[in-house]
Amino acid sequence: MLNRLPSSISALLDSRTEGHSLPAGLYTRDDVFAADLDVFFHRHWIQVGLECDVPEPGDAVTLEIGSASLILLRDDDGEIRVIRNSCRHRGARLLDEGRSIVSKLVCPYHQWTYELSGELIHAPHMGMDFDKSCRSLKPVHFKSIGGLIYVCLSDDPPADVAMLEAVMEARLAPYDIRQAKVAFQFDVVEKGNWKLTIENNRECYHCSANHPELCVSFIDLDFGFDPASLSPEDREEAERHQALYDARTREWEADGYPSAAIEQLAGNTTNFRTQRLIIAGAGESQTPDATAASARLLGTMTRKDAGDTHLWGHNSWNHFMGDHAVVITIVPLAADRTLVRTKWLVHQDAVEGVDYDLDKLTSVWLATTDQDSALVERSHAGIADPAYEPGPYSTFTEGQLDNFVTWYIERLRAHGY
Ligand code: 3BY
Ligand code: FES
Ligand code: FE
Repeated sequence: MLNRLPSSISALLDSRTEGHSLPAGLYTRDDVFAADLDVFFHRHWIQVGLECDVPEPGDAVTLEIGSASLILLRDDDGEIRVIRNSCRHRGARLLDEGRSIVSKLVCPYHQWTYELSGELIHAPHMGMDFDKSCRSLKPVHFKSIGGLIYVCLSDDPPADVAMLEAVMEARLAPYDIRQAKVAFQFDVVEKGNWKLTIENNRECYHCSANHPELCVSFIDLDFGFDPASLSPEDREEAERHQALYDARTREWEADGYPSAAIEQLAGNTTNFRTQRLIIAGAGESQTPDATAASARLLGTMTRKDAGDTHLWGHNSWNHFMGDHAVVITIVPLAADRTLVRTKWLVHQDAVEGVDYDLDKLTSVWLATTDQDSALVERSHAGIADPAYEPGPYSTFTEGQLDNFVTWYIERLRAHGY
């Protein structure tokens, strides 16, 4: 009789061929999805929001991660707080999904009332002996790294986020993302596994055929390859980009903008890479003609042509340019569903229609997001087909995918799979 029991997650991990995409089950199975959510979205640091999502005291926004709901808010003292959206009475959700303006957090069920610090201040009919002090809302481990909000839902967050923090605080300082303004936000639910969203983002192999708008300003760089393995045309292109990149990097560094690539991948808990990328054409920004969309530059930026400070994490990618930033975070919703949230940031005082045109600001990444969403859906559907077998990554353009899935396997193993 045929053994129809599904193999264990561990056996699936064992069956991965080096340098190849993952076995289908790691993208499609519900038990793997549950493991991914637990390991990569509850026990690792994830990028979930921005300080400027809640610019004023009393501003609050909920963040849903699996069955967990968090409240990101700014308290009366102007401090950022991240707390669990579950009442300490009988657990009810305090805030509905989305944005709110609050002066206190009042549970809609039995009206237990909390300060924005999470402290319980009112609990009717609980008797004289009731001790409110041990019923505060649960705080969440969070960090604001240059204005980007990272959370870790575990009680024991990985300490090696320190490197991300040290590197990005310095790199993001001139953009002053803490004080920026969210000019626009766009959500799409991709019909694919979250790892395909991340893999798709870490290569530009697909860019020339699929992203005409992005290709005006984007230059693909992948330094993870062995030059000896390249065809003469690929080597020539790589050398040309490398020379341009080296020259610009020297110029930016001399101007006080840290630019060199720094990464923390396999062998570490926190997965990130940052690098100041060159922008093609007019060289300023990811817009239809590669010129700046906002006349008001971010923070204390002094030049429009300071490239693109790119930051990749395991659930995000970000582009910080002189005039604006694009911040993209993802949350898995199911094995075959991924929320992709894109935000466009400008200087806090930049005025739409005066300093920037919203269409010029957003059109490249709106198109790119749409195109990528279709690619991820296409990719997931093909992987779910019984005909799929893992295929080889290009050593020229897909080195970062191999890094990502190698890290993914290593992390699952570290958590006992
Ligand atoms: O297409 C993507 O998802 C990203 C955008 C920039 C290049 N590429 C890696
Ligand atoms: Fe919140 Fe009862 S569950 S007050
Ligand atoms: Fe893409």
